[in-house]
Amino acid sequence: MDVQAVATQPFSGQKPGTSGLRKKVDVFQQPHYLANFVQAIVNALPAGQRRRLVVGGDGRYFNDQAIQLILEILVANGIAEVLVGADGLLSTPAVSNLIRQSKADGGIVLSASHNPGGPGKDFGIKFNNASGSPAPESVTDAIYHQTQSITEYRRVELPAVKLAVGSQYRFLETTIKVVDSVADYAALMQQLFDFDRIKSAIAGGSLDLCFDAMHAVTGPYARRIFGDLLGVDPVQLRNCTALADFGGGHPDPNRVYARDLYEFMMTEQAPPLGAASDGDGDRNMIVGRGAFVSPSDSLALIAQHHTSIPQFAAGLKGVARSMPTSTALDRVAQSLNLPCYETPTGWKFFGNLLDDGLVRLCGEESFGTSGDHVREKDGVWTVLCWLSILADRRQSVADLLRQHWTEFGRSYYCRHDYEGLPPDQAQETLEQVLSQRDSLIGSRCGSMTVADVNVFSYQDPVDGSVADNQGVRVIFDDESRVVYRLSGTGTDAATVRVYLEQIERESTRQGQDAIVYNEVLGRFANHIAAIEARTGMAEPTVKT
Ligand code: VG1
Ligand code: CO
Repeated sequence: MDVQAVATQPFSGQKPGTSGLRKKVDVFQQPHYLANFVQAIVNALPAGQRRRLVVGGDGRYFNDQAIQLILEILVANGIAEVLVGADGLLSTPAVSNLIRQSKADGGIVLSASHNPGGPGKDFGIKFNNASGSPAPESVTDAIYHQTQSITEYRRVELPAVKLAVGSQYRFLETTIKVVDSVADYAALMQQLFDFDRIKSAIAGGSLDLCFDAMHAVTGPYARRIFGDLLGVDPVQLRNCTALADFGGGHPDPNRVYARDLYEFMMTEQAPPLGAASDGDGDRNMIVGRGAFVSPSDSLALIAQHHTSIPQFAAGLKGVARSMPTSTALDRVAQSLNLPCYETPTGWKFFGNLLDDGLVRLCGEESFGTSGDHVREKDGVWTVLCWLSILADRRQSVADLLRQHWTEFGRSYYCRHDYEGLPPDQAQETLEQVLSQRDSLIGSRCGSMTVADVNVFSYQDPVDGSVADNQGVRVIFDDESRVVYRLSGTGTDAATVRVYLEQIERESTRQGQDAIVYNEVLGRFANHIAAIEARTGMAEPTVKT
């Protein structure tokens, strides 16, 4: 078995975005493309941190071949130990957990998350650090730098490595261990939550769950945790067989793509709680019977009811949300006397806050929530939070929402995505708003007056690093907002995301559908950014 030094050349554009490097599968399938990037990850790791790495993916098309190649490169680079999920499968939060449990130096996650999978669809790869967090920008910049100067990568040819649970291999200086994809993660969940309590509420008929895994990686996790350990009827666990193309679907848990579940939850037969998760198991959608919970509200309600969740029995210390996420969390934090941090979009920005113990709960409007047990957002964990709250409060989701809105006001929230735009046009949209700053201030949308227009930039309170240009904000006098930013996870054309938040403090007006309520603000947002004038799009492609 010889280590080969394979001559190669840099590829342009291997720059990680919001969450790793995401491209079309056929881009990754080009000779040397993936190998270059993996070698760049290794090159960017200090020599003392090449001891143990975790590798796993969401099982999408090309996962198997990618893992074989990654193992060949890691062996050739003399990594002492590699832990791989059985069949190459690990949800993103499970990778994060495994890195932490095994005290690994980091992990390689193969996923394009909520993007569709299959031939012609999307693939992705990202690196997580020793605390299990998506690499911070200093590290992704170093990896990118390596990709731009690479001249060779190291590789050994291995026999096809069979990834059956419990298998162990030794090649050159490397031991490869194949671990159960679910066991460690399920054990962690059992430490964090009171499974007996949830299980007896389900057995007693006062609580039940319908979960949609969207044919993605959480299928096996849901079967083990919700089915075997909590006694949810297998019939209620939908689409739990992981498929390489997610059954042709779009594994993004929201009202558009998890429509079947959403519609079922709006019927009389629905159980008290419905939930779905995404391709790699880090996102979640929460729906009560007849009551959709916006991700921003889900985060705020978890904070509000944190004493129902054993993990948070000792208190929350602090909480954090990404900037476009609604300010519902801030109002709860204020009432609990907790600091609330506002970070740029992308989970990597929560890493330092969690590592330093400044916060214990974080979330994003894009259907992501998690605690300090891992360093990724965590879909199954969020469902367990809600099961815990329902088992403890013995109220319906609809009642909990109403109560929350009465006490804290309701942030009507909606995201309008304008997809498929030429990158220049997308960028011009943001510039258009900024260039009119002076005339926009003082202008009106309904009863609201624009108070400020600015660009969000963030300084990390732990290491002082600065992230500029993290979105354009139009802020109204009543604290309602429109935020514009460009997506950093797409694989072809550009997407402008327009985030709409309107705060309704009058309880008689809090029961409307958010998509309808935010309509006028959405048109205002389109108009001031000249989106229709520039692109011809009067309406967004997706509203979530
Ligand atoms: C989107 C979301 C962001 C999320 C990211 C990764 O990024 O807006 O909140 O962290 O996806 O999610 P962007 O740049 O396209 O807006 V996923 O579940 O990788 O895991
Ligand atoms: Co995801």
